[in-house]
Parts: sequence; C-alpha cells; structure tokens
Amino acid sequence: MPPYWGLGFHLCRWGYSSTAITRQVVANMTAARFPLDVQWNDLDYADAKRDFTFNKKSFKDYPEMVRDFHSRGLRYIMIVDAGISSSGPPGTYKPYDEGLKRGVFIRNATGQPLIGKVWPGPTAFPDFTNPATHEWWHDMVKEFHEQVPFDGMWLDMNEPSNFVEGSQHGCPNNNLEHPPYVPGVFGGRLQAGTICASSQQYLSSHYNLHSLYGLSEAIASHDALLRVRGKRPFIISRSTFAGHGRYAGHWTGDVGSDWEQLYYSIPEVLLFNLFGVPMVGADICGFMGDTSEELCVRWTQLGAFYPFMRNHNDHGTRPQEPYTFSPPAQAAMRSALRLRYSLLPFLYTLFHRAHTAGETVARPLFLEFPTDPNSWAVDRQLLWGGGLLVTPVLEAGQTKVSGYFPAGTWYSLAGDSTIHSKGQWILLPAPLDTINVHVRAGHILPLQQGHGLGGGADPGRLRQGRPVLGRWGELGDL
Ligand code: MIG
Repeated sequence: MPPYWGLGFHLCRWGYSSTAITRQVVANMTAARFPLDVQWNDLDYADAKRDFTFNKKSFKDYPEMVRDFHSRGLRYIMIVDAGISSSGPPGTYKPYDEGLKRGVFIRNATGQPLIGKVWPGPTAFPDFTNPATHEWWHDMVKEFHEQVPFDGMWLDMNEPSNFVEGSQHGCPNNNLEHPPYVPGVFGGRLQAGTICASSQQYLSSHYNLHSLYGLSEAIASHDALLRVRGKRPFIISRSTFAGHGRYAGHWTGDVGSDWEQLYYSIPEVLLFNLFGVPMVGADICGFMGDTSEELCVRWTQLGAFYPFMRNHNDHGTRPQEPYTFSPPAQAAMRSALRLRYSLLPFLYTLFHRAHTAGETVARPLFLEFPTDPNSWAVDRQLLWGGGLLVTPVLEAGQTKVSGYFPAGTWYSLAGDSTIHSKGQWILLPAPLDTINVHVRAGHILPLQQGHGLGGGADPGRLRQGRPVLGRWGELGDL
C-alpha cells in the first residue's frame, strides 16, 4: 500500500545540477500554480556518482533543501544505483569498506568481489540474496537518511547493468557463461551489459538469480526504509520480477519522446497491473530526445492516469517541466493535473483494493468485459478500477479520438455528455485542452476538490477537504 503522497505529481530530470537549480524548479512549479508532491534528483546530487554521498559543493545545502521541501508539504526522492564504487583508497568510502568487511558483494570465480564498471567507475555489486547484505544496506540507508531525510528510493541500473561485459576481467569459460541455448538477450551473450552468469551469490549462481536482482534489491530497500522511517515505503525500480509489487513500483525506463512510445506506455502500464505491480508509469513527455509541446500536453493528460505520475527527462534535451510551455499548453496540463488530484480519493481506494485483494488499479477493458470480444484487443484506452474509462489522444495533430465503449451508459466526467452504447466505437471531440474520461453507470467515485494547486498537496489541506460523492464540479460542497 503506497503512501498517499506517492499518488501526487512527481518531477525529475537528469541535469538538475545543484540545489539552487532543484529549488528553482520547485519555485517555478509553485509560481505557475502546478501541484507538485514529490521532487526528485538524478545522479547529479551524488559525489562522484557514488551512492549514499552528496556533492559538498553543488549540493552543499542538500539536507536543508530537503527540509525546506518538507516544510512546504513536498516529499523528496533521489536515485540509488546498484553498483557500489570500489576504487577509492581504503577509508574513503564507507559503503565499500564496510561491504567488503561484511562480505556483501557478488563474487567471481576466485572468490573475490566481481568488479564491473558503472557510473562511478569500477564497482562491486551487492548480493541482496544474502541476509548480511540486508543489514549492511539498512545501515547505509540509515546513515544517509540521518544526513538527508529523503522520503523514498529510486532504484536504477539494477538488472544489474554493467558498462563492461561480465567484469573488468571478463568471465570464465564455463557452461553457465555459455549454455547450449542462449535466449535472445541484449547483445546475444548472457554477460552482455551485465555481470558474469557464473559469479557466485549467497543463494546460488548469478545464472540462477539474474532476473531476481531488482526484486531482491527492492525487498532490501523496502525493509530498510520501513525500519528507518517507520512509515510505508515508496520505492520505484527499473528491474522487477513476479512478486515485486509487494515491495515497490516500477517506471518503464528510457522511453523516447515520441508518439509511438506514448502509445506503448498504455499496454505496458496495463501489463504491470496484471503482473501485480500497480504503481507504474512511463516518463511523462518522454525521456530520450526532445519532446514537443503537443506531445508533452498529450503525455501529461495520459500521465494523469498512470498510477505513478512522474515527468522525467534525459540530460541535454529540451526542458519539459510543465512551466516551460506556452500559456495554453500550461492550462491544459494544469487541468489534467487538477483532474487527477480531484480523483485521488478514488485512486487511493483502488490501491487499497490492489493491496488487500490483488485487484488492478489501471485496468484493461477486457478484464471488466471479458465476454465482449471487442474489448479484448483495446490497448489505446484504460480503465481506473471498474468505473472510469480514459480515452487519450495518442497521435499528433488530432482533435478527435475514437474509443471503444462497452455496452452500457457512460457519463463524461466533465458532465457535458452521455453515451448509451451497444458496444461501439465512438468518435469523441478531443481538442488539445481535453482528455476524455467517462464514468460507467452504476459506479460511485469518491472525489475531492480544490487541492494541491500552488505547491505541495498540504496534508492539512487534504484532510480539510470534504470528500464529495458525485461528479466532479457538479455537487459543489454537498
Ligand atoms: O545510464 O541516472 O533509466 O531514468 O535518468 C543511464 C541516469 C542511467 C537510466 C535511467 C534514467 C536515468 C539515468 N539512468
């Protein structure tokens, strides 16, 4: 069960190179009256890109920055990479020194820590199947949290990803490295982009555990955060496996800033809900390459209906924070965000059902209408729970969108139209400032109003807000 704040809007980019810039981003969001609940930093915060450190120049006032965000009702998350820097002189980097001492790293054929290469340079890889590693990870999380009171963790590079093949010294030649049948993996070899298959972990060979790396790291991080903060953890991870949703959520990695990837995010979000990982979303406006204003508006509209809503961007590309666009584009984004925030009580309820009964949050139509064959292949629309149907525009230059409406009555959430469908495709007006959202007849959605605009969604304000049963904007204060 995620914390409520995790359902708000998250903002990140690779390239917020100082606390001054990160603070400015939050100030710009507030000035432009966009809701923002969670501010993030990528690798920029770290000293030489090493986990559990921060740059004492560009992020000198890092702890104060996070505390300032807290005082405004925001939460804060930073990236944590799997690889632990291994090249510093002894005594200069505690996570490695302490990890060595406690034997937490994955071993090579000679029983030494396997050394690969990731962002900080040479790195060792924690073996999260070892209970001693959980204890060490907890201690590192705790010590860093005592300096920088972060609220959640962003687990990246945990496939585990490696810039050299296998290790700095390659891999031994054995049957685990070169099995008779190699599946169609990246690079065509098991070691490509990762560590040696025959390296040794506490439970078994890496060959047997490779796909569990992200899950095992998520479990260790979940347990560490729970012990350190005493509250429900919020964790987003790139690598996942069956069972991951019990501990963490997922973002869909480095998507391109293009219309095709906008579309593909729908099946991906729906699949992860079927996999039991309901907290999932793609990087809104796209990660790689320059976005465009129109794409970013449409992506923000769809993203308002990702269970996990984060705008994140690669370094060196066109800025894509909501406030960087024209006034009409900003207005469209603001109204999409406002729609999401009004629906948060409903979204939170769906997460409760996912948590207690294994239900999906974002749901494919076929799961609600299994006897309607027309619903089976719909992958350009999604439901929230059983009662809300979202029909986004996924192509450039369109002001209409065709959506499938299973038999029954559907009310536009805006309150301006009703569809009585026999099970039909219907062409809907969809100007750039609009996303089509319909309520299914017979469903009650708990809503709230007037929250989260102009800064973080202040929990005090959230509590004061009277939940309104009914359609958004219609029932006022009733
Ligand atoms: O090699 O931390 O998917 O979201 O911005 C790239 C930098 C490493 C990959 C992640 C992306 C993140 C980036 N990371």
